[in-house]
Amino acid sequence: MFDKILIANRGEVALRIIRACREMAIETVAVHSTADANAMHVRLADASVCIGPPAAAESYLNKVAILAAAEITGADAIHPGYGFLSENADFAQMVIEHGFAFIGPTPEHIRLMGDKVAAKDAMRRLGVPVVPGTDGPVTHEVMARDAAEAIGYPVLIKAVAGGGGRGMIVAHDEAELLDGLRLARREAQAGFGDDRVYLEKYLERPRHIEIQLLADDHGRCLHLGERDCSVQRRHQKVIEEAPSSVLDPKTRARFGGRVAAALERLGYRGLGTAEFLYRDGEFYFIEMNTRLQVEHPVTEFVTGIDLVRAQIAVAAGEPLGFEQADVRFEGHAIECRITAEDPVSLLPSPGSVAAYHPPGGPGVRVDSALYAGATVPPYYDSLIAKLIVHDHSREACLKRLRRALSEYVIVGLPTSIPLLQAIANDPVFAEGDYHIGWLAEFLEARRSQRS
Ligand code: MV4
Repeated sequence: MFDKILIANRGEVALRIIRACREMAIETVAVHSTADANAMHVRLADASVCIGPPAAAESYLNKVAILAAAEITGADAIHPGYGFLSENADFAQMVIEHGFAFIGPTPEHIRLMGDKVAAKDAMRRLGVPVVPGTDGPVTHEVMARDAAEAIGYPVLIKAVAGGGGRGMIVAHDEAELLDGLRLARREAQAGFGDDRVYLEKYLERPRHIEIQLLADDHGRCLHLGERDCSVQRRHQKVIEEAPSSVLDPKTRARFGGRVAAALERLGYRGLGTAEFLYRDGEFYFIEMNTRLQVEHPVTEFVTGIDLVRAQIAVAAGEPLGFEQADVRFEGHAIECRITAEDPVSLLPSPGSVAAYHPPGGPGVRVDSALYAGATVPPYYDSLIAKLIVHDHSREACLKRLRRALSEYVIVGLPTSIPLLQAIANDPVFAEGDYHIGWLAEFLEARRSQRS
C-alpha cells in the first residue's frame, strides 16, 4: 500500500480523499493556490505545498508544479480527485513516467474514453447498446441524408470533437438537416478546430442513468448499481439518486453485469462510470468517465462500499476482496449539490461564510470544506457542499432530505438551498417522474409564477 498520497485538488473532494487516507494510515500532501492558503484541505492534510497563483491554469492545472510538489514531499502516488487533471491522459502518463502511481485508470484507457467517438465504437463492439447513428463522421450531404433516413428523424448532429453537450443541433426533417450540417460544421470548426460531425437518433426526454464500475488489476470488474442524474440544468447535475425509480433488481443485475463484462474485456482498472440515456426501457451508452465522481456518495450509501478506499486499493494493485454477489443494495440515497449562487440569476456568487451549521442526525452526510469564516473564492467551481441522505425507501429518504435541508444554515453567501427545497417539495419530483429536461421546465414555471 502507498505511504504518502499527494492530492491534486481542493474543496470537498480533497477532504474526502484525506479522510480515506487517514483511515488507511496513508499520509497526505495537499497542494493549493495562494487563494486557498486558509482552505480546509490545507489544514487537514499532513503537509501542504503552495503551487501557484489563484487561476487554476497556473495552480491546480499546473502539471509541473504538482509533480515538483510530489517530488519534494516524497509522495508515492497522486490522486487527481474530479475535474482539473483527473481525466487528462498526458498528466497520468507524466505522473507514471516520474515514478509515481496515478490513482486512476491507465493513460491509454483515459485517452480512449476521452475520444467520445472511439469510446462509443469500443463499447458497441463489446456488446454495450449505443445510440443508433453513423459509425463515423458524415463527409457529404448525400451521405448525411441517406444516414438520417435510415436512422429516422429527429436526428442529432454532434461534433466529433464536442462533448459535454457543446456543438449539438437537432434536425426534424431534411431541410433542417442540411441547414444544421452547415451550422454545426461552422460552429465545430470555430469551437474545436475540427469540423467533423456525425449523426445520432435524437432521443427526446430521456433519463440520464449511469452505472458505477470498479475494476482491479487482476481482471475483475464489478458494477455497483446505477445513479439517476436526470435532475440537471445546462449540463450541471443538481440532484442524484440511487436506485433509479425506473429500474428493477433484475434489470440492474443483468445490465450492470453486461457493462462490467465489457470493461473486463478492455482490461480496465479503477473506478469508472458508464453514462447512458434511458428511454422506454432501453439504455443507450453516451460516454464513460474515468474518474471518481461528485455523486459517488449515493452509491456508498446504498452499497456500504467506500469507493475512495477501493479506488486507492486497486491503484496499489490489490485485488478486489469481494464478488458481484457480495454487492447488495440497501435502501435509497439522494444527493443535493449546494452551490454558491444567486437565487434569481443562478450565477455563481462567491463571498465569505459568516455563520455555518450543517445538518446531522440519522442517515445524513455532508461533504464540504466550508467552515464559519471561510472564503469561497471566485476562481473555481461554485459547488460548496453536498448533502447526502439515506433511508430504507425513497419516500422516507425524501422526508429526511426535506428535514436536513431545513436544518442547513449558511450565512453570508446566497446558496441553492431554497431551490433544492422547492424541488424536494415538488409532487412530480416526489413521484420520481422526471427526465433531463424536467428541471428547466420546473424553473421556467417558477419564473413565470413570480412575474
Ligand atoms: C444526446 C441527447 C439526446 N439524443 N444524444 C448531452 C451531453 C452529451 N455528452 C450527450 N448529451 C446528450 N446526447 C442523443 N442521441 C441528449 C443529450 C443531453 C443530455 C444528456 C445527458 C445529461 C443531460 C443532457 C442534457 C441535454 C442533452
